[in-house]
Amino acid sequence: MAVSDHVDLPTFMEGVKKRNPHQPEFVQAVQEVAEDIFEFIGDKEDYHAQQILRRIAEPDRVVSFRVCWEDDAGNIRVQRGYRVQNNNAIGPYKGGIRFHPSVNESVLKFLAFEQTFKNALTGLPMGGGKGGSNFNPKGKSVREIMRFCQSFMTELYRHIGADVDVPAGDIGVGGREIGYMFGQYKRITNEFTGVLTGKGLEWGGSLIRTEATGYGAVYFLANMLATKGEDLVGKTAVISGSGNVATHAAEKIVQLGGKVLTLSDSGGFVHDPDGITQEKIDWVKTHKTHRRGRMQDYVAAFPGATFHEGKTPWGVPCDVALPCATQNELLGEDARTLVANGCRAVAEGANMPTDLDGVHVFKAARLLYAPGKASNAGGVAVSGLEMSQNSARRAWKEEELQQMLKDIMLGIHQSCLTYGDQGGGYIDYVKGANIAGRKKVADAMLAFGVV
Ligand code: NDP
Ligand code: 2IT
Repeated sequence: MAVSDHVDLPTFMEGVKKRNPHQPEFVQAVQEVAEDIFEFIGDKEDYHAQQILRRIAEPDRVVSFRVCWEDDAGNIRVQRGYRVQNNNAIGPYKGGIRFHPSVNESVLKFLAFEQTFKNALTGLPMGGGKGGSNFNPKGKSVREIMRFCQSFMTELYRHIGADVDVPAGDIGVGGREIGYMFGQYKRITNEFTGVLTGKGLEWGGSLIRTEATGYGAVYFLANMLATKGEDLVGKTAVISGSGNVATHAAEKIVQLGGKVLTLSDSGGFVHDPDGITQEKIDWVKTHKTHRRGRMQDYVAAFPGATFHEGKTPWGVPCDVALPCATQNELLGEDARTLVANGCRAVAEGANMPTDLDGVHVFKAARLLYAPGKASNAGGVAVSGLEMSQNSARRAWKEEELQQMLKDIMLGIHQSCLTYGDQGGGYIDYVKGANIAGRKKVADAMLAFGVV
C-alpha cells in the first residue's frame, strides 16, 4: 500500500513540530501556508502520493558555519553564520542576508520558506533561500563591519554562485555590507559575476533596487484599495520600522497623496500628527543609515511629534497600516485595535510581521490584508531584474524598471485574486498568495520525480 501524506492538518502540523523542535518561527510559517493549501489540495492525489507538502516543508539544506573576526580592541569574536537553501525547483536559490542578534536557524528557515513562495509569485525564475548571522551591527565601527563581512564571505563563497544561490540584503545588510561581501567574493574567486544583488550602480547594481520593496508594497496596497474604488489620496498611514523598507514605503505613500503618521525602531515609535513629509523621511534615512542614530532623536529635530518608548504604533488610528520592521511585531491584540479603529487595509512590508492570531483577526474582519510574501515581493523582483541585467551585461533605464516593478506587483495582485476571491466582495490575499506561490513550486517538483 502506497504511503501518502493525505492526513488532516493537525496531524501534519504535529509532524512538522516534532521534526523541528525549538523552531517556533518556522513552524508558524508552515502552519500559515498549510492552513490555506490543505483545502486546495484535498482532492489532488498526485500531490499527496508524491509527498509534496512534506517535501516542501523540508529545506534542501541548512549550512551553518563559524565566523571569526577581530574587533577594534583586538579581541577575537566568534559568531555563527548560516545559509538556508530551501528550494531551487524553479530557479537558483535567492534571498537576503540578515545580520541581527535574533538570527537563529528557526528564523532563517522561516524566511527561506516564505521566500520560496514569494519568489514564485514574482513570475521570475528564482528559488528560495536566506542567510545571515547573529552578528549585531549596532555599535560596531565601519571597519569592524567590513572585517565581519569579509570573514562571513570567506566561508559563504563556496556555497553560492550566479547560477547556484544569489544572496542580497535584509535587516542589518544594506549597500555598504553588500559592497564588502562582493569585494571579498571577487577577491577569493577572481570572478566578476552577479552573485549578489543590491550592488552599487557602478559595479553591476540595478536602478530602483533600493526603493523597490517599500515602493512595491505601496503599489500593492494601491491595487487592493482600487478593488474598492479607493486610492491613497488623503489617507492616513501608520508604518513601523525606519529602515530600507519603512522609509521607502513612507516615501511612496507621500508621493501618492497619503499622510504618514508614524515610523519606529526597536526603541519605540514616533507619532507625528503633522505628517512625516519627504523632508522628514530624508532626515530619518540620513539619521538611521549614515549617522546610525535612533528614532527617539526625531522629536528634537521636529517638535510637534511625540516619542513612545518601547511601544509599537498600532494604537494610532489610521486608514492603512504597513508593518515594515520584523517578524511578529503585530500581535492579535494589535490587529483587533486596528480593526476597531477603522483601519481599511494592511500591507506587510516585513516578513511575517503579523502573528497567527493577528492573521485570523484580519481574515475574520474581511480586511484588505496582504501577507508579506505578496506585498513585499517588489524587492526580490527587482533583484531578479538585476540578475537578468547582469547576465545580459546591460542596464535598463529607470522608467523601464519602474514600469516592470509596477507590472510585477499588479501580476501578484492578480494571482491573489485568482486563488483568493471568496465571493461577496472579499478577497483572501493570504490564501491567494499561498496557493498561487506554492502551486508553481509544487508542479515543478512533480516534474522532477523523487529527488
Ligand atoms: P533595515 O535593517 O533597513 O531596518 C530594519 C528596521 O526594523 C529598523 O528600523 C529596526 O530598528 C527595525 N527592527 C529590526 N528588528 C526589530 C525588532 N526585533 N523589534 C523592533 N524593530 C526592529 O531592514 P529592512 O528595512 O531591509 O527590513 C525590514 C523588514 O522587511 C524585514 O522583515 C525584512 O525581512 C523585510 N524585507 C526586506 C526586504 C529588502 O529588500 N530589504 C525585502 C522584503 C522584505 P533598529 O534600528 O532599532 O534595529
Ligand atoms: O525578504 C526579501 O525578499 C529580501 N530580503 C530581499 C531578497 C532579495 O534577494 O532581494
